[in-house]
Amino acid sequence: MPTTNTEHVSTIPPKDSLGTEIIIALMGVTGKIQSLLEPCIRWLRRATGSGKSYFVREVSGNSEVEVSGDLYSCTSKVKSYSFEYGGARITLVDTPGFNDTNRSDMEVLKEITDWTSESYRKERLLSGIIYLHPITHTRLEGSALKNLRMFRNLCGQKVLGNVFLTTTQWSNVNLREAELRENRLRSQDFWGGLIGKGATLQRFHGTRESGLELIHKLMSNIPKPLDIQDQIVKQNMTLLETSAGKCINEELIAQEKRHKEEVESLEKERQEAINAKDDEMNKILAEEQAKVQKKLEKAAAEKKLLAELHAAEVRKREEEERKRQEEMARREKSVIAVATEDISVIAHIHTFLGGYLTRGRWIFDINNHEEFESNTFAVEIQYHVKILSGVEIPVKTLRELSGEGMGKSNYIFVGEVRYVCKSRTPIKRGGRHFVIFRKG
Ligand SMILES: Nc1nc2c(ncn2[C@@H]2O[C@H](COP(=O)(O)OP(=O)(O)OP(=O)(O)O)[C@@H](O)[C@H]2O)c(=O)[nH]1
Ligand SMILES: [Mg+2]
Repeated sequence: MPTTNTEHVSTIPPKDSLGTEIIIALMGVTGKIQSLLEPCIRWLRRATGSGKSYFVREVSGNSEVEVSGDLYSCTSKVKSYSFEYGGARITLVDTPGFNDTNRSDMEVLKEITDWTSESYRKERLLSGIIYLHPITHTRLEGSALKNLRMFRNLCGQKVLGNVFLTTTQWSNVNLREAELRENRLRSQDFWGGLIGKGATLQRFHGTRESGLELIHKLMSNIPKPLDIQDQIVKQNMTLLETSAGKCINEELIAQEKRHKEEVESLEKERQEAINAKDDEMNKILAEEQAKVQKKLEKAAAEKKLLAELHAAEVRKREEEERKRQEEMARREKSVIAVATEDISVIAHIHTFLGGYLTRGRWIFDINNHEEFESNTFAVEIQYHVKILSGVEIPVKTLRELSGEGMGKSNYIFVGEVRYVCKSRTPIKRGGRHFVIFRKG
């Protein structure tokens, strides 16, 4: 059952969320400018967004959040707004929706993908996704279906336990009627599939308290990556290769085919009108044909752009792969040098196995002194100690270790590859001493 938001709202966040950042994304149906005349005729303007920005503004209390209707601007960029909620930092992420009038689906997908992949790279995962749908919508078609389709493809299935399918704008409709619509949304055709796989039906009543109630429920979730994040960052896919990109491309192909057929059919009708010397009908059909032709060109141009973006991304990926291979080949022949001075005091050894963190640098040519000035990277020198368990031996520095048994018992792992310290004696470069680890 969806929440009624009438119970007392706890303002105490779950204990384990204290001091942490909880990131929640708002997604869903977007606003739409109804006609070209509309920007000029204020009273004709009808804000049709689901209330993503409204939710963010009400709940975060940040008056800078732009809600459609104020300046009649729909959200076009992903933006996040943070606020404190009982010791935790809540970040609400406002996103643009998919809509065929204002911006192309590809632009919107790119915007969402850029933000989500960047945050995934920074290990900032979403604890929840609130998918909004206005209960005022009488029909479940067009924009509502497209947004839902894109949402499914962006999220995937693993994350659905963290998804709230939330209806908004309850104050704008008759309750009985709204409840009937809510039941329709719950049907298999619309939200049923998502609910069956873990998503939850909720209501947002337009107040901060109602929004906080939803947030409170999401706070103890384990943050998970969306499919789009996994596909872009982990699987290194191009936008077109992702489920969401494929979905847009398939839609563009279908659109292009449909419009082409329409243009052809209109042309046939127009020829008939010309033969019948029906100028009036010829004019009407020509105007209609020009409109469909424009839509056809728009779909074709968008499809082309997506293909070009894909080609550019493939080139970039190939270039990165080539560099990676080169780097690997270079490493194959390289050794790791660790400056003895980089090792400070090491704790007592309690066990047979141990390790300590320091910095190493890749050296391709051991006789090239300049290479010893190159950038360092974190390494862990691991070692075997031939002592009885429980006996404490104070070890201080690598310099001392090299005296006391630095050698084949000390090694570094880089991925699966083991680098061993084959010589006890450090070498001197630029006034510093380095211990060399070689593959083996
Ligand atoms: N009364 C009421 N009005 C709402 C609610 N949610 C949204 N609205 C109104 O609905 C309109 C659209 O809201 P937005 O928050 O801009 O919608 P959006 O989903 O961000 O739309 P886009 O940015 O175009 O994708 C605005 O006029 C809001 O004031 C709600 O829960 N209650
Ligand atoms: Mg908005």
